[in-house]
Amino acid sequence: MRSVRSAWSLAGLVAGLAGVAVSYAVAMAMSIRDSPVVAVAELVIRATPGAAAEGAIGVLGTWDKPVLVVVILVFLAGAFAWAGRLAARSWWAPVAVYLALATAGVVAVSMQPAASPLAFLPLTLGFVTWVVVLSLLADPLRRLDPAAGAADESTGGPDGVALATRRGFLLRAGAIAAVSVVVSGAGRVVGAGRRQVEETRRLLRLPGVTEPVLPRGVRAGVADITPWETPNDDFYRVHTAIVVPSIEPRNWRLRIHGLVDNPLEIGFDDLLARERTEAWVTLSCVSNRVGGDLIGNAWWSGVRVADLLAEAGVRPGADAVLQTSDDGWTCGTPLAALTDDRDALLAVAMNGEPLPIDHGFPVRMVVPGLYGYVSACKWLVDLEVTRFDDIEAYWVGKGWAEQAPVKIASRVDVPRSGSDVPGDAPVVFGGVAWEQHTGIEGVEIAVDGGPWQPCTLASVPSVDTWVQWSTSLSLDPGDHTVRVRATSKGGQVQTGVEQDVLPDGATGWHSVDFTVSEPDA
Ligand SMILES: Nc1nc2c(c(=O)[nH]1)N[C@H]1C(S)=C(S)[C@@H](COP(=O)(O)O)O[C@H]1N2
Ligand SMILES: [Mo]
Repeated sequence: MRSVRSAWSLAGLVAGLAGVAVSYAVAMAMSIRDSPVVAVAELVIRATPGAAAEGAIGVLGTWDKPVLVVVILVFLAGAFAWAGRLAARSWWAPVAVYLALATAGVVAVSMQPAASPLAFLPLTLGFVTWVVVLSLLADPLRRLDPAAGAADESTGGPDGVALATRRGFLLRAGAIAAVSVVVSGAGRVVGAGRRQVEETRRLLRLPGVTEPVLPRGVRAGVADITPWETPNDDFYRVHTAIVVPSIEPRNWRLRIHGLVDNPLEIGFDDLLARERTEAWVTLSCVSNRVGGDLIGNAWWSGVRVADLLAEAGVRPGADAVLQTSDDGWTCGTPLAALTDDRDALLAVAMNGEPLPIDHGFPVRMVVPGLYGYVSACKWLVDLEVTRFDDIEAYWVGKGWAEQAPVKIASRVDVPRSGSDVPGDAPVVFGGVAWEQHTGIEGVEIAVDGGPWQPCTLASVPSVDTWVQWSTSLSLDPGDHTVRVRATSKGGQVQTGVEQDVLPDGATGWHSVDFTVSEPDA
């Protein structure tokens, strides 16, 4: 340390390193595909004119991306050191530099496909780390450099206090640098675990799992309606885990115990050795608001849990099964729903592919007719046959209902809310309706508070899926409102009484405002 000035540069550099390490580790742990630095590199690549990019690739070959990342890191190192020197004079100038860098990261991350709000967490934590670490390191430096402004030559003379402070600073800087290296190493390991399981999953062939074949007549034939079959990538995702479990199938074990005569413990191959059952089942979330999209319909393949429970021999007196995930999340499911003829599944495949990791790889539960939070445990590792009186599952402890069958619901997909509809033809209406495991008998719409008018229902393979509905009506030009309600096969008419999602699912009619334009002359 020749001068206080270089000490400030070092402080900035170490703070910067710590922030990058934290954001990298968080990104890896959250299995975000790219860390913020890589996101910036990709943005640079995309923003580079084609010819220049090709020239660079020509010169650098497949090393273009790593080289770019190194260039960005070198640039960052310069900016970090500069921020450190600025910190000698003011507290806000380095923060402004960090903020500018973080903003570049935010822009890059938000241009990544499917950036969710959570994708900004690594950057946020990295930024916080910068500020905290810099102030930790600035503290001894300010004591060394009371003028904190005439920061060129070593002002701390050879007296003991300055030496001790200097040693304190170097120790802190060294410790933070070391922790940063460990943190990014840990991030690498976590990310590698996920990538490894991703690879296993990609190569996995599941006997008895068939490709989804769209049943006849399930499409209402309305343009822009939500597809009846939901592709895995579009399927909604709800879980409490920030780092989702990465489980190698060969390490997976399922324990079935509690009020049973023969507790079982089976591995993935044991599970696959059992008879396969496949079905279209619509899964929905209790947090789905009226008109919401926390619902999807997939072709699930797996093993009937009823068969395994029969093998285990359920004792009298049990009325519930507590399901536990590898991540510790739990849900309590009525025993009856797992043992009756609805074919509750230990699912291993979704739409003909091994379960995506985010949807519970390698095994999750799917129970037609129940909201996900009481039935659809992902990364399932434990089934305890028990009594509702003796358990408190994750969401039930937070005020949600202990039992939660899906409520009848319907949604208008077309016309979209706020859209303009051409006035020279009848207006086409379409959407979906569901009450899994009960089934939908009819759907009606009412325009502008007028009478309910019956719609046409498309086909369904069973009562366990949603159904598409459609109709068309001639309407005058101007603003209109349409609302929809369904009637179940049980004869129940969907209520218009509005209830929030807490504690056991929303009720109320979905309505959509749209405008019919004047027909062209
Ligand atoms: N391990 C675990 N399983 C879980 C959850 C969770 O938080 N953790 N959420 C449940 C909820 S609330 C729903 S709605 C469904 C969603 O399943 P999906 O993400 O595959 O759509 O998973 C259920 N299974
Ligand atoms: Mo949910």
